[in-house]
Amino acid sequence: MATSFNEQLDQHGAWRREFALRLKLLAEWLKDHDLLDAAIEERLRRLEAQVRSDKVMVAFVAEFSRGKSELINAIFFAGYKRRIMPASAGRTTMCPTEIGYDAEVPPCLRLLPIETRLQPQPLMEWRLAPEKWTRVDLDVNDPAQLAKAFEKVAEVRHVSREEARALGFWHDDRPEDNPPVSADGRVEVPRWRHALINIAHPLLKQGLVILDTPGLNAIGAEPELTVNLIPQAHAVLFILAADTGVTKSDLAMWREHLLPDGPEGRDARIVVLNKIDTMWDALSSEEQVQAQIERQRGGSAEILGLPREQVFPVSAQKALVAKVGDDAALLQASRLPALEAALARTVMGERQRILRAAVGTGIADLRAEAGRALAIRRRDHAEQILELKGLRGKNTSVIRHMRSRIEQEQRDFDVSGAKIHAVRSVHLKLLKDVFTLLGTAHLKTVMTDLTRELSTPGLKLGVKRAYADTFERLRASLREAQGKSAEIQSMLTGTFRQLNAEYGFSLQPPKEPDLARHARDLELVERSHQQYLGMGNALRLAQPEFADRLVRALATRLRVVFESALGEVELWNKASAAQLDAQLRERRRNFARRIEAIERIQEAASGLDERIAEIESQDAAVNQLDAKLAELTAHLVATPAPPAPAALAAAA
Ligand SMILES: Nc1nc2c(ncn2[C@@H]2O[C@H](COP(=O)(O)OP(=O)(O)O)[C@@H](O)[C@H]2O)c(=O)[nH]1
Ligand SMILES: [Mg+2]
Repeated sequence: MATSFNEQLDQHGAWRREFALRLKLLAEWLKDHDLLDAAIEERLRRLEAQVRSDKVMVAFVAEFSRGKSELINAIFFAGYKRRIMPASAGRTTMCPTEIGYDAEVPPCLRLLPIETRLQPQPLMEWRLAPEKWTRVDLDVNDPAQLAKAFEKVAEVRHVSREEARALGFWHDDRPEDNPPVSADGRVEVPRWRHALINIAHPLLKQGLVILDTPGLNAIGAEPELTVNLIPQAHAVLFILAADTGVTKSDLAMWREHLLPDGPEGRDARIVVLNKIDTMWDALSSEEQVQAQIERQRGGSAEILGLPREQVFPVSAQKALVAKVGDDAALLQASRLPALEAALARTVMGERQRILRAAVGTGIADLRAEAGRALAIRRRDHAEQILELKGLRGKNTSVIRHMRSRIEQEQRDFDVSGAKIHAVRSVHLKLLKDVFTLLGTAHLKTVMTDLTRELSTPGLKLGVKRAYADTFERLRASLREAQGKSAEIQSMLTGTFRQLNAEYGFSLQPPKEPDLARHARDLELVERSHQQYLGMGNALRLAQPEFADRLVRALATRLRVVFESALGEVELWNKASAAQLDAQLRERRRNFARRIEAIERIQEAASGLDERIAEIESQDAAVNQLDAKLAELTAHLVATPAPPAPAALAAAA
């Protein structure tokens, strides 16, 4: 196994820790040299948060009993030397289970009761109310206790048919999909709606989050999974079983929940053909067995419309047995290593690409802003030197005259400070429109309209239309915000140019916010919705509570998109304000320094040449700062290399 998923994640974790450390050093250094303004501080804070909270979500999606939980055991938890997630006959995951690590919370399993489905809050809101969840503390050093606790995700309850219907598990129109009914007419439903497992497993500590899901029905009943969790995963593993082939419900699942494009249009789907050990047959030759597996691999790929290389035949069960028993030959036969390599490539490649882009632009902007402050200092030095050189050989009255001229300039400048503040307030007024377009209140209005539209009797056939209109409105808001930003930018460019000419400033408008990324996110959300609406969910959508839940889930997702757009606009605003402030501050300091220099010359406390030499050495120090800044930021942009293709090809 050349580059296992575990090793990849380890390397990535090391890089993140180093990045955080370097960022901290840079912040301290900037502060020590008086270069840390509000905008730069904000940028540093964001970069730090982005890298710290960098999570890698891998979702396991498939019909029940395909071996999702067993595969999770084999890939991630074999180190516990036993089966951790319940995955034996008759014991299946009943609720979506997220496994991750949060240092703030003790190791535990939290379970959200299924009855919360009867209330309107989306899952994201329940997450913020940990006291409503049932908590079981976990002992990570005791694998048996872990496994025992995790069995809770398989718990069920027996309820009346009405209750099952209200919870979204019973549909009179599709009896074949309904859960089992006991002799006394009670329906078996999951006991829990969602499970969150928090354990300090090394991989989870690196930011890995695993999402294990129950089958098609349970997923369909929870819109949050469909519109939020699954589409945002960095990789989605879709699992088929060799003993069942591609069934009708496998296909339904594939079409509804596995979007062809991940974020930025990348294919983050991996298809697993599990349980190949059921095809191992002592009476057939090794070649015959392999040929049969390959035939099934090809067949599955064809049905799903994928190249055969994207389907990975494995045996999760044998792989787990092999890892627990250190049986290299069996591990090889299970073919898990090839799948692990593909997973590493997809997940880490995707994650690193996103981070690298974010860090790259963040650091470049930060470097430009800090660099600008240094440029101002340099120019001030040059002007002072020129001014002082002009005093060479001049008598005291000329020097006195010079001093009063600087003082007059200083007074004039203080008066014009008002003008600079006027620029700020015009800018802020224009920005308010942009803030409104991207703000929570506006989004809420659009969502309320959608809810009203969907609850209008007789509209049911127009559900798709109602969604399409909603997205069009949101797109229009983003477009309008972009247009207004462009106007503000050109105003800013004009006034900055004017101020530069008038006061010899070197203001440069910060880069205009680019909302295209957010428009793309919006499009992705829309597509996952369209896909979902287009499939056999008409019955569900006809239920007002379900439609309501779907809108709420959508709203939480959209809030993230719009908040991030808003954040970008805010940063842009902060950067332009910080530049003006910095420029004013430096100019005031500059006046003080010039007057002080003349004072000292007047009092013959220091010679002219001595003073010039002093400024020249200060200027050399600024050059050194600039070089150091380049060095510190260059270190930060260096991100870990993506996995070597050769190594991966060897593993596959
Ligand atoms: N023969 C065989 N059985 C497997 C394999 N993986 C899982 N199973 C069995 O399939 C059943 C369902 O597995 P599970 O992981 O619970 O499926 P899930 O519902 O998709 O999470 C269990 O009885 C497993 O023991 C495999 O690779 N080979
Ligand atoms: Mg399971």
